[in-house]
Amino acid sequence: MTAAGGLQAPEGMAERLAAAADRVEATLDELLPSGAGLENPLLDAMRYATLNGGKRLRPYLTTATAALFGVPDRQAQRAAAAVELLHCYSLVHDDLPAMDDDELRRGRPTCHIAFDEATAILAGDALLTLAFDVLADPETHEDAGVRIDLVRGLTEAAGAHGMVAGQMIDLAVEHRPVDVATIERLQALKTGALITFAAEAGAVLGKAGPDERQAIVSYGRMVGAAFQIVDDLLDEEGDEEAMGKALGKDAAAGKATLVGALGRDEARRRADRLARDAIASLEPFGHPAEPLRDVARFVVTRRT
Ligand code: GRG
Repeated sequence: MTAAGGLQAPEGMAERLAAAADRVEATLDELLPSGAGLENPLLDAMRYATLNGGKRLRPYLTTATAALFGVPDRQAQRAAAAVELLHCYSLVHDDLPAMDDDELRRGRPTCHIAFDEATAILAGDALLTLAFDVLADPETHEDAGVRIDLVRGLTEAAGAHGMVAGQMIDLAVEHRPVDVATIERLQALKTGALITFAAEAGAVLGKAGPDERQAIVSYGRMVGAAFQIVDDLLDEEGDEEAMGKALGKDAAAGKATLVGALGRDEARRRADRLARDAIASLEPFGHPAEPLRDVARFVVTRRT
């Protein structure tokens, strides 16, 4: 694997991520519907696609940012779970035959393989809508203005000006020569928007001032961009078993990536620079922002 230039994997990060993942898993379990009836396969598929490991990096970002602004744990957990529900929907739909056509996700058969295509589409739809239901619930925040801010933030990150637009561009430019600016835009939308919102949600819950919120947004954008570059590096150099998904697909599918456009070494330098800038951008928050700095370090040193 092309080495991260000087940035070290944060000590104990794997354990901290795992502990946070357990907590968000418990919240997700509580929020996901269950029951008997003809709709049962849908509910089972929603649980299958969500309660299945994963790094849970986005919820970690939400809870770490929320902690910086003194947000009560229960509120942070609910917003974090909403972000993860939306992420899991995107993975279910991305794995469908009409999109990336993947059979393995998080080390298990993808949702449409374990169930069927129609059920996977419906499970994705229901995870997406559940994410907004969770954010709009007064249990997430007593102030309706904060709840609306969260809902609008997630719609922008996920919809036609965010992740879905990024996915459309990703499909539209397959097997076509694309310039670096277009790749940057597609990745900022496809991956960066949700990662940025994951961080911003903690600031929204904590009613951060405009400058503080903007600083978190800038940090999130840099972390999101670095995350996607490393994801593309891992697609070429990672360990399939550890990652729990098929690798080496980007080049074969003619995907537009910065690794393809710039080469591995330059792409690695870029990711590293983004992580350093993300770390530096947290200067106004001082030591309490150390968990967020560790996320930036983790993103560029990760192996999965
Ligand atoms: C289908 C609407 C729709 C959107 C798809 C998120 C996405 C857009 C596609 C997933 C495929 C992909 C490679 C996206 C880039 C973002 C990314 C690296 C997702 C995987 O996130 P991780 O590594 O996964 O955080 P875990 O399993 O750890 O949660």
